[in-house]
Amino acid sequence: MAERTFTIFKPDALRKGVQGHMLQRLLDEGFGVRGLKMARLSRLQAEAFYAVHRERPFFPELVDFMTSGPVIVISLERDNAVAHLRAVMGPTDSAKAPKDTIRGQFGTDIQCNAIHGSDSVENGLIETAFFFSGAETVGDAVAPSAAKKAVAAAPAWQANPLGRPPKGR
Ligand code: 3AN
Repeated sequence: MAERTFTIFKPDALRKGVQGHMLQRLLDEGFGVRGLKMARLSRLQAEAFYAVHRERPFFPELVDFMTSGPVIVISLERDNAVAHLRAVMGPTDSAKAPKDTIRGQFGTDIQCNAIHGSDSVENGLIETAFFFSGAETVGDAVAPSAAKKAVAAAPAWQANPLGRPPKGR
């Protein structure tokens, strides 16, 4: 069944100039592009996007890295999109990723790992809504009501990058 997921080509990939190769790999894997644009994350946006990692020791460096240059954000569609993208990306640490995965081919290490992919359909909807307005994506594989529900269930500041996290979160 057609499913949506969301990906980010990270600053290291754009610095290396491999974004075209990465997009071609996704097309070759049968993904359809339903939305695509370049963005430059503010610190507030990067902190909100990676909020689940805010207590981890690498969080400040992760925010530095994700704000270090432009990224490309893409809404993707394919059968089994979430699991297939994760498989094609490879494991988080590029140095340990098989050479036939995107991270194995284009990443450098555990931080500079070229690509982000949503870890669930629900997070894919939330992350897509974080970057794209409704008019910036095409197709109707995702019922607007499902997208709305997922975003409504997310913490307000996660669905609204300009909102500040409530104290203690
Ligand atoms: P994945 O992107 O494979 O789902 P997550 O969600 O565990 O991995 O981590 C999010 C991002 O945080 C990673 N893509 C990577 O850039 C960074 N990261 C994760 N673990 C580490 C670590 N131990 N040291 C530095 N950066 C890390």
